Amino acid sequence: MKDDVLRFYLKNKVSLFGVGEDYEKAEYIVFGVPFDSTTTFIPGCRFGPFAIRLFSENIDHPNIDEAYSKIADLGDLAPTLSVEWMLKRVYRVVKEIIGYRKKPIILGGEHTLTLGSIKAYAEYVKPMLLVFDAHLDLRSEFMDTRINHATWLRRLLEKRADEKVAIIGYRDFSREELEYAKKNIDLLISTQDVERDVDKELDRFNDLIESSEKVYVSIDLDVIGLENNVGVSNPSPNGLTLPQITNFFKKIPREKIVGLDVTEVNPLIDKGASASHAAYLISYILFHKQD
Ligand SMILES: [Mn+2]
Repeated sequence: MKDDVLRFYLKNKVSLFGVGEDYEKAEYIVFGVPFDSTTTFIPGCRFGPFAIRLFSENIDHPNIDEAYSKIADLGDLAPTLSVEWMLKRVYRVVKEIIGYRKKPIILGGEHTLTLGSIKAYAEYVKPMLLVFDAHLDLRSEFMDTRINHATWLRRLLEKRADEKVAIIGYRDFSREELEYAKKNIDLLISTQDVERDVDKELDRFNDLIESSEKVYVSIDLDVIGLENNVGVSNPSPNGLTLPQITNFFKKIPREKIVGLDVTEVNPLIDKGASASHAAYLISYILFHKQD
């Protein structure tokens, strides 16, 4: 049939790792959030979802074989300029996905999206929120608005003070944010802490993971340092490296991870370092062979 010939030779679209759209069978559901309206430094992470997919299709992932049957990529969220509407849509989509006992993989877009995603878990077992970020994102307000990429975690904790949160790889913050973090964040590990005594930090980290039934992972790609050429909306030097980050995932049982987002990849200034790191991290976190 002519149609079969066309389907054989013509590729439909770019997707994460080249997976299909079979929602029914999939355990992980991918969607993109092409949103960067609150960006305050370098705009462009609205193009992040496409770049992560493109690089993911052009890197061989040694751990990814089983992913093809387990992941479906359903495309991007309908675009909006309104941060409130973006959050509502992310919340609605994540709620639908976890309502079917599936797990979202969200491709950002700016980090603010995590606020909508994590709220969707309210009716279920509350996951511990594991954040990798150069920043604390705990400002009370930033550049005259209260909901943006630098305040989203503060907004979350104001409403849900019992949220268990760890932030790894921070190094770029205000004094006020650090004071707030020391009172409200369960585990804080800076890049300097990792350099000083990584085994001690991994012990603290693993204790918190063991005491948590479920884990939601949120990675801001600026956790990786500018010295690794990552193109992100707020680049910051002296970051973590890929092996330093994957080290933290070695002992997390895969079934504990109930959701994952990777944010702030900015293809307008990225030559591929942040998009490829994002794709690699997704494949490693969900599909690496565990010890
Ligand atoms: Mn962030």
